[in-house]
Amino acid sequence: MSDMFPVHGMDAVVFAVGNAKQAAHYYSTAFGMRLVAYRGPENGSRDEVAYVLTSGGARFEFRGAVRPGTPTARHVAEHGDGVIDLAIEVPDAEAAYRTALERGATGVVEPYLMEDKHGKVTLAAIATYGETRHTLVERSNYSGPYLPGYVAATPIVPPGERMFQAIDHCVGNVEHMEEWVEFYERTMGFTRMAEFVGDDIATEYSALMSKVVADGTRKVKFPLNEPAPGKRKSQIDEFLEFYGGPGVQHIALATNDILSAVDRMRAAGLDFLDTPDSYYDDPELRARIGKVRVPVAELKKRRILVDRDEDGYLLQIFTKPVQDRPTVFFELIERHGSLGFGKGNFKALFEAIEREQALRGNL
Ligand code: TYF
Ligand code: FE
Repeated sequence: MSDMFPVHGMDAVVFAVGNAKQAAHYYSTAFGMRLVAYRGPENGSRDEVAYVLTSGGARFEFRGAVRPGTPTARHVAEHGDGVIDLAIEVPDAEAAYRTALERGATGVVEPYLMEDKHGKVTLAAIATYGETRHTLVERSNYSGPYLPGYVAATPIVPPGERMFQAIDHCVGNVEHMEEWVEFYERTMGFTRMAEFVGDDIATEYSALMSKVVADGTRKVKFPLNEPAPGKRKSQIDEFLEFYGGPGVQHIALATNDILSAVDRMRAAGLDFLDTPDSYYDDPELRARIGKVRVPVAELKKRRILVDRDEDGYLLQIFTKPVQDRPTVFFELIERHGSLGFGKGNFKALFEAIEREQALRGNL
């Protein structure tokens, strides 16, 4: 199969936040990320600042407004802290942009070239759900700390051992899932992965439907959720209400050692969803997951979830929302062969999310 829209992987997740300086500190201390680049009034960006942090191959950018009325200020006023851009690295940004537009995508930024002493970058952007966009980044001829216009920055705290090394998947909450699944199929040549939450499961307990699209090499994976009518208000409806429309719900971070990552993040003050003892004591779960790399007691102690399929197993855990609004959260995922998303955990996970929703008075 010829790939009409080749991608190298995720380039960056870009957040618009109310205070980028403090966000950079939080992601340095609680997520163990390393500040690598900066842009602001001191180097020609009069209206906005941006802090760029990395952890292995994962890159986050936090943008904040220096004065009223900037695009970031308006986005934050409307949506609170959130993700404005799931930037994708591509071998040819111009070609990717043209292909997507020919197939019905909406252009947001026409392809343009930027240069500095480190080389050349071509950028373009297309619109996706809500106010989110995909910047297409061609950086094969660039060796700077991030992009032209940014200067190298030194870590905020002495970097310790890395807690995660890549972005595993980025999840969107939308009103009409199938419309967006078709959007990624049509405009970017993505294909559906096997894992999904159908209306059968939805009506029983999840109150959401979910499908996953991925590029041909599965380096970029985008699950898409929509609310389903249930007994109570869907967690997806809660997001849509508080975010003010469709947007990025969670970012999953691939880790090699979820036990130590969770311990260190908890010690730094991050809150994770709780899982009842009954989850770990269930003989059916024990039989299904078989042997994993640590005793189940170690998972139970930390409330880490485990799932197994034909290809292997995975360990995962979810943070509570990381800003004032009950919107964006993170997942840590340690894969051992499994290419799934933790289907076997959906029931326990959604029950945990609904307990939080009830505490907020939104169920
Ligand atoms: O990305 C996934 O599909 C899993 C499960 O609201 C999930 O992490 C799905 C929907 C949701 C929270 C987690
Ligand atoms: Fe996930």
